[in-house]
This record gives sequence, structure tokens and C-alpha cells, in this order.
Amino acid sequence: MTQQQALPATVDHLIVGAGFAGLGMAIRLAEAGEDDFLVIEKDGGVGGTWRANTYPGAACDVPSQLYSFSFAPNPDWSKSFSPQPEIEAYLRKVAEKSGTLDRFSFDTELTHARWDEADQRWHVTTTRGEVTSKTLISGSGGLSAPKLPDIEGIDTFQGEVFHSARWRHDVDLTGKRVAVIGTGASSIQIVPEIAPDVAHLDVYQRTAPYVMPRNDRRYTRVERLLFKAVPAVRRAYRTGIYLGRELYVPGFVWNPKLMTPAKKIALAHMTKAIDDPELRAKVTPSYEIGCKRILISNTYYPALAADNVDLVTDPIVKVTGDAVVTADGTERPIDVLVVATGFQTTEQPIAEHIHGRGGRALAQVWAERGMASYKGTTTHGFPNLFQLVGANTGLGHSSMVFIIESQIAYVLDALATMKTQQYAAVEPRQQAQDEWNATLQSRMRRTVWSAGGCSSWYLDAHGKNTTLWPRSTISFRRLLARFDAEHYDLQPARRNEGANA
Ligand code: N01
Repeated sequence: MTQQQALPATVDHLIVGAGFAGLGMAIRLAEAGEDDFLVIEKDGGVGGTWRANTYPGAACDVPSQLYSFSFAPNPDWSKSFSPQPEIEAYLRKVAEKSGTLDRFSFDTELTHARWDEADQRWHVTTTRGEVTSKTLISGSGGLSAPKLPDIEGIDTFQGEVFHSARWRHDVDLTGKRVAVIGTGASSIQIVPEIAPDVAHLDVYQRTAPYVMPRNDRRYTRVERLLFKAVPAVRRAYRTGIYLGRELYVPGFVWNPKLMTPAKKIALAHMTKAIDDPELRAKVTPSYEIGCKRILISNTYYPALAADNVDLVTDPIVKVTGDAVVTADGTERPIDVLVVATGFQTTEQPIAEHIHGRGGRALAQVWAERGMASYKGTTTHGFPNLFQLVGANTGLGHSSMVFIIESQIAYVLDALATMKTQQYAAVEPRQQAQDEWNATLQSRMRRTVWSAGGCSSWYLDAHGKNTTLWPRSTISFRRLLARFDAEHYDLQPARRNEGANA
């Protein structure tokens, strides 16, 4: 829909976000004949995190063939690990082909959502007007709100300062003194890209990541032709990658010792690229591999070893008008500061805006118990709220698109059940949700993410892992294969609101 068109006053389904999750949901709803929906997206187009993250070197670290919808295969990926512009273009193309874009409202942000018990609907306020809906489906994602570092004086810095997910392409780094704070997945892609152009680069590392070789290559013409002409080849290739990735699961969730070969490969990769013993010591991680996200790059270590790059491991104590100051008292002057410090994963801002039964905000509920839902998708106290990429649905090893598609199937089955049984609202029982989370957290204790000796964005402020799925993706799909109405409170339509049924 265009910016001039008013939002519809009421829809059956309101989807928040137009990344993989929101777009996939919209397409599958349309295919299921549930045409009365609206997608609101705060950004100006489809793509979600793949539209927002345009920093130099942005690319996927999950193989391309797996990082796409099963229902919209792409034989045209140029490389085994797609660069960001290709993923964004893929999502745009899928959206255009789906014929659903007339129900997308861009530059539209949800500011408040309230479940109304009386009319069994969500009353949603957006930056472009109000909408009521039977269901609220959030695809807002866990990697959308940048986390800014709380460093003394950072607001007094006189040069340019920006987050990796809000890259300032208008700031020319050529010949400048630049600092990058953070050494996570984003930073290790940025550093090798900008290092050759800048006068000097300081990389501030708090915790050393494990970095494995990136087995990336361009697909040959023959391969691309085969992917296009023989879908069975493409499917077999995708399945092979999928199964290969699942081999990581036992090491992550059961016995970290199984990751020893991976650890050896990562350390050998580092030793091969870095000769300086002091730098080697700095980049050698002191925790189990897999505890934090395993990174892949062939260019990060060589970039750190370059003459114009310094890896700084002394903690930052403050930023002044023109420099970063570390605990040893050293002041390193800079012109530009890049904060590659990740995202608000365990305290998602959208939770502050969603108010369920009794007016309680999701953020308030989660502040007490930590982020927790039923099957990572529905939440007690929040009827007809479905969250894609919700609590404990993240992965450390494979494609989130697989998880998203599993959740979409669950939501569609829930909607079909509501329609056939004439339920106006569904809400998971507290007991079902508690049991789900108790089992999940008991499995979590032995995972490398809990027992691996690191802190990471997987854990919340209380050290509880509320972000990752501690089993195989196959089991996730199986557990969400059917909408299990027996674990829900099911509300029929109120008599005087029969039209809602
Ligand atoms: O963020 P991160 P990211 N002072 O949270 C450091 C996905 N992703 O944007 O490790 C100093 O991983 C922090 O240090 P520490 C992927 O899922 C995917 O890089 O907490 N340093 C860390 O080094 C990924 O996991 C792709 O001690 C501070 C860094 O900043 C997720 O996004 C590509 C600090 C943050 O690393 C997030 O990645 C890119 C402070 N105050 C991203 N605060 C793909 O290819 C934080 N740090 C699919």
C-alpha cells in the first residue's frame, strides 16, 4: 500500500515486521486463503535485518542454499555464502512475486498494542494510525534493536560514531583513524573490509571469538544451471548442507568434547594467519568453542596482523572528544568510532509495547521470569499473540529460516483450528508453558552455552539462556507440527461479538 493510503481500521491478522519471518507469514497466510492481513514494517521496505545491516562485508555465515524459504528456492545465489545485497534482493523478489505487497505498510511502527477482553481483539496503535485485529503476529526478530555500549563520555565524542547495523555510508573512512568496538560476527566482517582504506584501525576486543575457515566460493555456471534445471539436485544439495549443520548439535547441547575437532581447526586457522606470539595470545579464546557464536572468516586474522591495525584488549574506561581511553591509561586518538556491539536480544523493545490480559506488558512479565513462551510462539496472558523467532528459538549452527517456517506452520494450524472450531481466542495454559520451559531449561544446563565458561548475548542478565533452542531443528519442527489445542484455553466468540468468530 502507498504512504497516502490510510491503514484499514480492522484486519483479521496484523503482522509486525517484513523480514524473513513477517514476509514468510504473509505469503503463507495468503496461500491459506487468509487474505485479510496487514504487515506493518518500521523500515522503508522488506528485508528486516538483511535490509538494515549494510556494513562493508555484510554476508551470511549460513550457506545460501539453506538460507532461503523452502517454498521459494533461489537457484541464482552467486556464492556458497551470500552477501547481504543478494539476500535483500532475494527477499524483495520473493515479496514482489507473492502478490502480497499491497498489504504491506512501510515506515509504520507499532507503538502500542492492547488485548481487549470484551471484543477479543488486539487494539494496535502505529505511527500511521490505529488498527484492530483478531491476531497479532510478531516477526520483529531478535536482531533488530542495536545495543549501544554504555561507555562514559561516548556522547561527547566529536567525530562520527555509529552502530554496525546503522552504517553511515556518507562517512568516508579513507585515510581516517578508526576504532571498532566489539569482535563479534559483524565486526569480523567489517574489520578486513575497512582496514586497507583507513590510516589506522584500533579493534577493541573484550572476549576473543573462535574463528573457523570460511569455505566460500563462487558457484560455477554449470552448478547454477543445474540448480535451475534440476530442482532435485538443488534439493539434495540443500538437504546435505542441512544435515551437515545438524552434526553440530550433539557438541552444543550434549557434550562439548565432541567439538574438539572444530576447536583444533579454529586454533590452527589462527596460528596459520598470525605469527606474532603476543597477538596470538590475545586472540586465543579462554572458553569452550560454541559457547559464543562460532565465527567464520579467512580475512579477519590477516587483517589483525596488518601493520595499520592494533587489537586492543585493555578494557575501555571512557571516550573523550577525540579518543578512546583504556584502563592502562592509554589514550588512542580517532576520527570515527564504529560500535559493533550487537543487539538487544534478551530484552526486546517490542515487548514493552505489547499489553495482554489485564493490561500487563510483555516486558513486565518477562522482567520477572525472563523471556519465556510456549513453544517459543505463544505466551500465557497474551491471547492470539504469535511470535516468530520468539523465546528460545534461536540457533547457533543452522538457518533461522527453518525455524521460522516451522513456526509459521504452527500458526497456520492454530488459525485453521480456530476457524473450524469457532474459537475467537487461544492462549496457552500457564502449566503447559511452565512445563515446556522447565524441560527446556533443564536441557540447557548441560549445553556449551551454559557450561562453556563464557558470557554471551544468548544469556539474559540473570545468566539464563532465553534465546537458543537446545535440541535439533528436526525436533523443533516435530514439536510444532500440529497446533496442540489441548494445551490452550480456548475462548468461543462472545455472543454479542459473534462477527469476530
Ligand atoms: O554482535 P555480538 P554482532 N565494550 O553480540 C562486544 C548475527 N549476525 O552484531 O563478547 C566492549 O555477537 C562483545 O564483547 P563480548 C549473529 O547471530 C549474523 O557481531 O560480549 N565490547 C562482542 O565482541 C550474531 O551472533 C551474521 O565480551 C563490547 C561484540 O561487541 C549476531 O548477529 C552477521 C561492549 C558484539 O558481538 C550479533 O552479532 C552478523 C562494550 N560495552 C551478525 N558491548 C551472519 O553472517 C559489547 N561488546 C548471518
